[in-house]
Order: sequence, then structure tokens, then C-alpha cells
Amino acid sequence: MEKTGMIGADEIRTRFARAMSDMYRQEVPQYGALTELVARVNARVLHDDPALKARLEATGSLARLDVERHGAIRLGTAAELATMRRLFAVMGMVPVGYYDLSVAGIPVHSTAFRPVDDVALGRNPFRVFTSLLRLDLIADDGLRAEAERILAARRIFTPGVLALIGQWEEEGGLADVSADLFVREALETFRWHREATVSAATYRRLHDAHRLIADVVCFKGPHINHLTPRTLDIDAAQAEMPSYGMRAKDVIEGPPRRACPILLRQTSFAALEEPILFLGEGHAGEDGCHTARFGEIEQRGVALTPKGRALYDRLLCAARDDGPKDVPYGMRLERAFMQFPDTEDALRGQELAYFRYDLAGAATLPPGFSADAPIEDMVRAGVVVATPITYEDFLPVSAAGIFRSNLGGGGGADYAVSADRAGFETALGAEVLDECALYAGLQNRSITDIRDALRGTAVA
Ligand code: OOG
Ligand code: NI
Repeated sequence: MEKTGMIGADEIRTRFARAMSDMYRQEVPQYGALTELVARVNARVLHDDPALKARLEATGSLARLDVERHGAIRLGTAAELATMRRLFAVMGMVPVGYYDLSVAGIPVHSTAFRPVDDVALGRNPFRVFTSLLRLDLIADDGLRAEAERILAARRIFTPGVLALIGQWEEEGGLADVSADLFVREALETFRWHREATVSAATYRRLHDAHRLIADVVCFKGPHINHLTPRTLDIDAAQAEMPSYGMRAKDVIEGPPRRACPILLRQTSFAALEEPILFLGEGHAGEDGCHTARFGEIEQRGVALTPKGRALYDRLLCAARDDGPKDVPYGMRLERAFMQFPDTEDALRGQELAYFRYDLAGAATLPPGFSADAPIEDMVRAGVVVATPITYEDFLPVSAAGIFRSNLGGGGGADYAVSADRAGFETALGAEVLDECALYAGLQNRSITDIRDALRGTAVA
């Protein structure tokens, strides 16, 4: 419950997401073009597929489509990550999942801050993929110490936002004016700064260790590096990108096109070369350029159970690593995924994906049915409808592909390290939530609600 006179977390998140979108549109005009393209494609899909439209409407997913975005940032220190967790908490966003990107040669590990309950997700599922640089992966001791020193000196949060986070923690909410102020102050952290905090020589040394290290260490703050709208047809959107002057990456990350979309498919356009100004060392600053920000679109499908996910990982691996390399990747992917069931009945029957169950009509059962009957029987009898639960998270292999494509090719180093979830959680100051437990919770609650309603014990 929201306290009287306080603005709820969902509303603050919506205001923030809007402000972020406006800022990014000004910073990167191509983002504006991308949202127009996606809006056109989505309108067309909804027009051509009334059944899909009706289903999205019935489950409240249509309303969120136009506001749905995810962004990404990269942080430099444990303290920055811990404060970022507190900042996102004000907007009802909590860390979900742990992603180790070092296996893909990217020296970061990450989580996704997002809302978790279905009402909040329905209002605005704004998410931020948040990475923490792993300085332990810089081999050169001197360079690592220098990076640490530079990062320790920066302040990425305004005093204003820190005060408002403190106030929210103490009072359990923010009044209207304070909420607007919070949004304005919080936005400052994500802004792009043309002025680097280091000299050209330092930038180059860090850049040579890994381009990503330069991106994190050499700037005043963690500029938002993309803001991704959700499309209902990523193949159509990808095909239209060139006519909007965007060069899409060659392959769409994630699973292939399916009758029943699963998980997440993503594509991006190349990062922009942006002019920056290095710090002068006893002389005027030197001009340079940096590639950091890019565009991305995504299509979301059903969340998979651990069993479904294991099958997905195995087939993706097969498509990437096996088979004749003269066969195009898209075709290898299609072939590999022929083994993945592609009807909702099969996805449910084999427990590969999560579904939400709702009564089709009044809470009455055909003769011979009890409220405890298997939910699948109720679906077959038409008493209950099953709707796929949308995957709200990210995919590490896809994320690595997105990172790499906007690092201008190459970029992948060979790190002889492993995941460090405990280290990440210590830096974060909290544990990350398990996404599968969240989806299973949604599914199980919907079943419990049906049984309660059928027993006439539903609480209003
Ligand atoms: C994040 C890349 C990952 C996604 O959608 O998988 C990502 C980054 O480049 O900082 O955003
Ligand atoms: Ni992304």
C-alpha cells in the first residue's frame, strides 16, 4: 500500500523511464527513429493479427508495450553498485539474476534491475542491465591501480539524489514534488559527458587493456548506453532498419523465429563514434572520439523453466559450435531448434515454459470435475485458459554478442577466470533474486487463485 500523500514506486519508475527516454532521444537522435520504426511495425502486427492483439489486451500486456524499454549501464566500483541498488529500489526495481560475461571475454559481471510483481510489470516493466567492471581482470598491476585511483575519485551521484534516497529509506516514500526532483537528480547519473576525466594517453592505455575498461573508467559517470524498445516482430524491424539509415548487426541474437516465441531475440545497430575531449596534461585538452552508445530492439517470448532453458542452451550451443560452417548461422539455428517443441500445448505438457492460468469464464466446473483436478485437464475442458508468461530477463550469450558488436568487433579477451557471484553480491550489498523462482511463483499463484475461486473461497 502506498502511504497517503506519497507517490508509489511504479509511478516514480514511469516518470523516470519517460525522462530517460526523452534525454536519450535528444542525445542520440537515431533512438527516436528506432522507436518510430518499432511503433510502426507493432501497429502493423496488431492490425494483421487480431488474435494476438486480443490476447495482449486480455492480459494487460498491450498497455505496457509502448512504454516498455530496457537500458544498460556499466559501473566501476562496488560502492557505485551498492548505491545504484538503493536508487533503483526507490522505483521498485530489484536485482534479478547474475550474468557472468567474463566467459565471453568481457571483463564484467551483471544483474538486471527490474520490477518483479505482475501488477508492477503490467504498469511499466522498465529494466536496467547493470554491469560491474572486474578490475581484477586487468593483468597489469600499475594500470589496475591507476584505474582504481581514477574511479575512487569520481562521484557519479548528485548530493541531491543521495539525500532523496536517504529520505525515501527513512520515510518509506516520496511526496509528489520530491518524486519529480528525484527523477531529475537521478537522471544526471545516466547523462552522457563529452569531457573525459583522463588524458588521451591514459585513455589509450586503458583502451588497449580492453575497450570496455576505457568506457567505464574515463568518464564522469555511467552513461546510459542504449535504450531498447520491444517489438512484436523483430525480423520485420531488422529488415526495415536500413531504410531508417541504421546498419543492423548481421545476426539476431537468441532463439530463431518461432510460432510460439521463446525467451528473447535481440538485434542492435552499431555504436556511434562520438567526439570527446580529453583532459590536457598541462596544456589544452585534446579532441578524440569514443564509441559507447548504440541502438537495440528486442522481441520477448515465453519464460522457460530450468528444463526448457537447458534445452535452449544445448541447442544454441549446437548451432554455434557444431556443423559445417559454410551453412549460414541462421539456418544452423533453425535446424537445431527443430528439436524444441513449438506449440503451447507441448511447451506446457513437457514443462518447458511457464504459463499463467485464468478462469475462462464464471467459476463453475463441468460435472465430474473437482477444484483439485489437474490444471491441464481444466485447460482441455475449456474451463481455464493458459497464457505464456513473458520472459522479463536477459540472456548471457546474447548480452555478450551485443557487448561485442558495439565494441567494434574483436574486443573479446581471454580471461582465465570464472564467475564470481558471491563477489558481485558482496559489492551489491544484497543477493540477486532467482528469476525462475519468480516465474514459478507467478504460475503457482495463478493456479492457487483458480482453485480458491472454484471452491468459492476467493478473497475479494
Ligand atoms: C549491456 C549489453 C547487454 C542486453 O540487452 O543483453 C544488454 C552493455 O552493453 O552494457 O543490454
Ligand atoms: Ni540491451
